[in-house]
Amino acid sequence: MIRASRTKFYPQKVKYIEFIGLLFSSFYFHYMKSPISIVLFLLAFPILLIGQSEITDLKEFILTGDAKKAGSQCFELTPATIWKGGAVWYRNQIDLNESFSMELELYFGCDDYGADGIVFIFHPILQTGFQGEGMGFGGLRPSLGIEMDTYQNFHLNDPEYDHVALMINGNPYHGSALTEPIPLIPSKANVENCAAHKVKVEWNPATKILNFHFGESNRISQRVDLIKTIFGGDSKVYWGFTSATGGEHNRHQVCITKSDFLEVASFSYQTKQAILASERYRLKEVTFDENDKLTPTELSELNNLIRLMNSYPEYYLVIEGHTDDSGSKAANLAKSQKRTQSIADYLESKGISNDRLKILGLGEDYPLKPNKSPANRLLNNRIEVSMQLKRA
Ligand SMILES: [Ca+2]
Ligand SMILES: [Ca+2]
Repeated sequence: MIRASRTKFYPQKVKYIEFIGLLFSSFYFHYMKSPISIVLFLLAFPILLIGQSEITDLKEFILTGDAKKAGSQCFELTPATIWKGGAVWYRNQIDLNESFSMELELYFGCDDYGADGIVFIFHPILQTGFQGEGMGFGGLRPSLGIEMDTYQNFHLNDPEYDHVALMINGNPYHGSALTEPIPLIPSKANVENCAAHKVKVEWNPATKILNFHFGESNRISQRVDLIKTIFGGDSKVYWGFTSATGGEHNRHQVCITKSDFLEVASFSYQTKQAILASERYRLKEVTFDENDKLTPTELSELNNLIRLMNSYPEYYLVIEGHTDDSGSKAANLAKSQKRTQSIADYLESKGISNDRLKILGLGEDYPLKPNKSPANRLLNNRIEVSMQLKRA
């Protein structure tokens, strides 16, 4: 079973692949009983996966501090005013055992003597660090930051030119950094020049090499066992950008042009969007024992649901249980109630608060198809969930 969906972000790309995926999936659901269609479906499955994993907007990012959206693919991290700090994080964790690549355009403002720059960061908690020379990443531990620093703080051993270095655990002091500070542009030219700068970040878990490109130049290529030496063995981190101003300032902006990464076990992007739009989602993996208790064998789908509930605390969850018409109406009602309760018990055991859960055991009254064949009965025996915004 696929545990994660690769997430790509190509704003300009025509989404024809998704369309083909959709065609195949409709075909499959319509003719699922014929063996040839199953073969076709298996052939189409990789296409479906590609189709389901593209991000086309920036709703998936969490903004903290002074960060705000600026156009269809950009964020302003700080305005050009003193003592501001902002961060933008991708909402879901990634697994550093998987490859990661990201292409961006960064904008450091127009004042060569402004401050303080932008940091690309991996960190396991969604939070913003210190302002000013902390550049929004100061104090974030454990973390790995690619610090693009435009302001010279002498006591931090900052060189006079706009520089970049790999910094560990939110410590902006270069004496404790993983790499020496080097100019962002090899000629030491100013980057606070009212222009967008192309940046590329690549992580290869096989070689353990972290690459950083600025403009056309590959500035840093550092071998580092991120998981072991920085994150204490935990491979799951958030990624994002932080920035700050202090006594001096600049407008800092980030535009995401292209990305390719794997989220930690989550629903596909489209499934997630459908669930968040309050569409009913049929749980496909849950099974129950003879007492209608959840069988603890394949729980990844429910765990995805838990992750989604944790990411969207403003939603509550409706769990509906349905049965076919075998047996008495009363027995079916009881069965559907026990099953939905068992799902709720599991979610609660994983920390989802009871008051965010609503269970509805509805028995045999709402079949999807007439109960005339074993296949239809199987279809009618189901658990459906939907996430809904809390009403005031
Ligand atoms: Ca400068
Ligand atoms: Ca600095």
